[in-house]
Amino acid sequence: MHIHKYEKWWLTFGAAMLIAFLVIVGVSAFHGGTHPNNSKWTINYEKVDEIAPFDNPGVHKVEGKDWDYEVVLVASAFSYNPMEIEIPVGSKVRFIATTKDVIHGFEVAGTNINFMLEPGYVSEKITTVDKVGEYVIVCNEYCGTGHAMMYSTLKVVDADDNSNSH
Ligand SMILES: [Cu+2]
Repeated sequence: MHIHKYEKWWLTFGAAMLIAFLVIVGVSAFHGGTHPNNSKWTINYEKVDEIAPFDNPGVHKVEGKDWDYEVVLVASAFSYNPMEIEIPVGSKVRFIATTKDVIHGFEVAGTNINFMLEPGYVSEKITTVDKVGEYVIVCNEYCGTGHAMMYSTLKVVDADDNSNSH
């Protein structure tokens, strides 16, 4: 069978692209840890405030678990509760988050902490905060007129500083 020269180039190019994309997806999934939410944990989004742990949003130090802190977070148009998250550097953190109304995003700018909050579902992410700094948390899913004002802050602080109030 005769295949035209240009046709061959395009076939090669197409096949190479496919392989390149599969490699990128594979590396980011298995090496970079990028996964979609498993969406196994569901919740009645109209009663989020009454359902544990969302009846008590905030940063909680925990004992006897694989992580040091749990950050329970509730998003709603157009804010996050808690407004500010402060965690000592080097801590392993489990984020547990959901939304009370529409889809929101939770992106800690400059890190790989980035997930969607969907009504009726709980999103989780376990990660270690290993760099001191003040990170802006932004909503990256357009959620309405106040979307651009929807942000919060993650403060990763020196462990020694932790008990001081300044
Ligand atoms: Cu938004």
